[in-house]
Amino acid sequence: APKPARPAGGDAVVDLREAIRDKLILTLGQSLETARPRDWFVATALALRDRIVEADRPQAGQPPHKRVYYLSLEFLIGRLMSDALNNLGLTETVRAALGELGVDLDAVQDAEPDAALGNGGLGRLAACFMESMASLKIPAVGYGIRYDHGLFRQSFKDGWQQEAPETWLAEGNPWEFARPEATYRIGFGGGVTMSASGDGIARRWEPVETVLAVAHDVPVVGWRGCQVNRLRLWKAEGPAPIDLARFNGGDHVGALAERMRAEAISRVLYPSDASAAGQELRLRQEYFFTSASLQDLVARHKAERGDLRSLPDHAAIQLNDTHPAIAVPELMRLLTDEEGLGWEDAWHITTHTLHYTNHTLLPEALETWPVELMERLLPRHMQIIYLINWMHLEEQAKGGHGDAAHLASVSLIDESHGRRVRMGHLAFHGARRVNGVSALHTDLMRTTVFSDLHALDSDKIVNKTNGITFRRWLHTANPGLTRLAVEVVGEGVLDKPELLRGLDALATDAGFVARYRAVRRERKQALAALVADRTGIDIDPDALFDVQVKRIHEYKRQLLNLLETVALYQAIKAEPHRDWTPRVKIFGGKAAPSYVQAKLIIKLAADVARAVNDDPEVAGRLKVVFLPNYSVSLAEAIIPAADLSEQISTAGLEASGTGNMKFALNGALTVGTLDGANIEIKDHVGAENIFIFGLDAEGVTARKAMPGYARAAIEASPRLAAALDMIASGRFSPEEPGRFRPLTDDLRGRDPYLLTADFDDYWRTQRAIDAAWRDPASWWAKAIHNTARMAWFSSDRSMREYADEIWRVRLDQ
Ligand code: DL6
Repeated sequence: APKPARPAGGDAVVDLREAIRDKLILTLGQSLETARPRDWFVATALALRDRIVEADRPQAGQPPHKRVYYLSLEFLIGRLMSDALNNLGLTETVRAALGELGVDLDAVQDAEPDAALGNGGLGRLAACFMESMASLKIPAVGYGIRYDHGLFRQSFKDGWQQEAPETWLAEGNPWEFARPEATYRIGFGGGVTMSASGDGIARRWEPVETVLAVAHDVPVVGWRGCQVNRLRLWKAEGPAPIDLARFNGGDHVGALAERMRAEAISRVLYPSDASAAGQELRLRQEYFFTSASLQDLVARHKAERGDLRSLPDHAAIQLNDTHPAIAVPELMRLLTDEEGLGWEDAWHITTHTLHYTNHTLLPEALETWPVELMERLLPRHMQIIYLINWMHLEEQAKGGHGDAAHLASVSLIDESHGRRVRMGHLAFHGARRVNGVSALHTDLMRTTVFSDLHALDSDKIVNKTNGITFRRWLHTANPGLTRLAVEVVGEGVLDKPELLRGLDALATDAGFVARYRAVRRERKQALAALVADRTGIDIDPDALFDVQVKRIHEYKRQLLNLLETVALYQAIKAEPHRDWTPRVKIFGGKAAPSYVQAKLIIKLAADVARAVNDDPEVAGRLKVVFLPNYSVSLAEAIIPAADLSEQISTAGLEASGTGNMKFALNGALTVGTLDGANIEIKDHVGAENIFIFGLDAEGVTARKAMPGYARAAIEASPRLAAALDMIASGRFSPEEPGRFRPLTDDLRGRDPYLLTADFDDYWRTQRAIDAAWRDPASWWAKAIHNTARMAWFSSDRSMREYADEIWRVRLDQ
């Protein structure tokens, strides 16, 4: 194609057009005629990256007074182009620039692979926090692992989940800068030597194995390009590319073994820990990224300030869950063994720099590591942990708390089944502040898992309710609603989400309601097209879209939703001529590859979907869809199209939830339990604008103490009994009638997540929702109240709270 003329004086569209064209031709070596959408994506990303670097330049020079270091094994960032375009204010400029080259921006954005470096809520929260910190101009570095393969790609074979490796790096990552100059040596194994030093003994770890951690930086640009922070992801490399002697000796594969073993560390997100080898790899990942990050920030501090004693004044380190909890002994090791500080100084620095966020109280998710494994892999750290623990328990005994039960409960070592290091206790003890992620969760931390530790220092646990970045979850995911909000309450709403409150007064304004509904309808049509494309199922955009998308886990109770679906199916068939509210049940989410029960729940959804969707008697009233390969970008398409948001976990078990916030902001009504942040959402949107059902956390505890509670609940509920019977009878799995017995037997027996207890109330609430849908004026008023009242759930608010109350970092550095 001929090169379009460049007008004198230049303008932004032309500049970008030329920049993208140059990247495509000169950097990628592609031609305008044959370039694929993927090539256009890379060229556009590279042109944008130049502008991000430019935006960063004024900040280079003086170091900020204090930085935040956010250590997280997961960053579920998804696609980055929409963030960059939106935050640089370049969406329309780039659209026009690409348009002049005959290329469609949407197709280019669709060619970006999701960076799925996380499993779910914890990793997505870290991504929202990174964006908010940049937008609030909080100087921050996120530290994580540059996994070659992020969260697996999910597909279905006969309704069974299949996992395939995800290959986001297959064609490189145009956003990142490799920084081989920032490479650190990470040791494993070996032993500890002792030598006389002054009037004491110096200990030194002599690892037998070394892995290199090589930095790769992804810039994170804040809203209006105000600040560029860095996500520094570590790639594992072997210390030598090849064992040449072995290779020359004819062992061509063995010559690469050491390198492969090292590189396995950053190969895959969350290797299955079902085997001992898998567990060991997980611990290696945790230590690898924690050590590299601490070495990096210690080196930076020394270069900028010299004296490590001032580290707490200039650095706040946040441990995202216990995955980086090894930071406690590692920072102690670096400060004492490597930097020569005394134990007390080092302990003061450590406990005034580290902070820990807890994200779950589920016993099976609280990390503990066998002492034997720690001693083998990290012998010096184990010594340091023993010493920290000894001092901690001595202090208890001196303070008159020396009884065995108390000491066993606060000890960093669990001796009850084998000896294991309690990583939560370790992080708790080494941190200045410990936070939960919703009001209820923080309360439960104080009264359950950490109650004895909390009693020793009652100021340590604080609450920081999660949040979501509105730039992604409103502005870019729902541009129609954003435009409407801007038109009605003004441009300021893009900077101050609290201005959304101005929509409240319009909740019954017919003109506004019509426009709000039109935005939803347009999103629902787009989702219907996507569902048809990915599943072959046609859904009606006028039906109520009832959505449950999240990880598949028993405590999240997708099975409760399926039981209600089956009961509804039976009810429609029993009274086919009633005026049923048309519903589409939409599911999405991945099950951990080794989580048998969760995979069976997915299969049940598929089998129920097949029976329901093929039954002409329920056509037009009920459809069931399971969208494969749920991801951040799929969430961006689903959430703005949802009418009903399912947040139905067993009360007390979902630490917070953040999907619940995204749906409510986009105007879906929540059907939920009094769990996690649902409680705070109810307080903000108003009890009349949310559908709450079921036992609360106290009720759950009380019910679990009643013997035979599941059997009693099923006997009292003919509807529940019938739904269970239908599933257990093989009606949905005629080719294997007993397929779902593990699910139904569990509900009839233990029912640890109390589905049977909550079923009737859930059913009643769903029928109230049907009735509410049939009263559009009231439904849409509720939806608008949700959008109008969700501003508090911005992750900017969360980050301001962390900055003030945990990190003590100024926003105006
Ligand atoms: O805090 C982020 C997110 C919460 O919203 C979810 O409620 C919670 O389940 C999730 N926790 C985890 C725990 N994983 N580990 N370890 O993902 O955190």
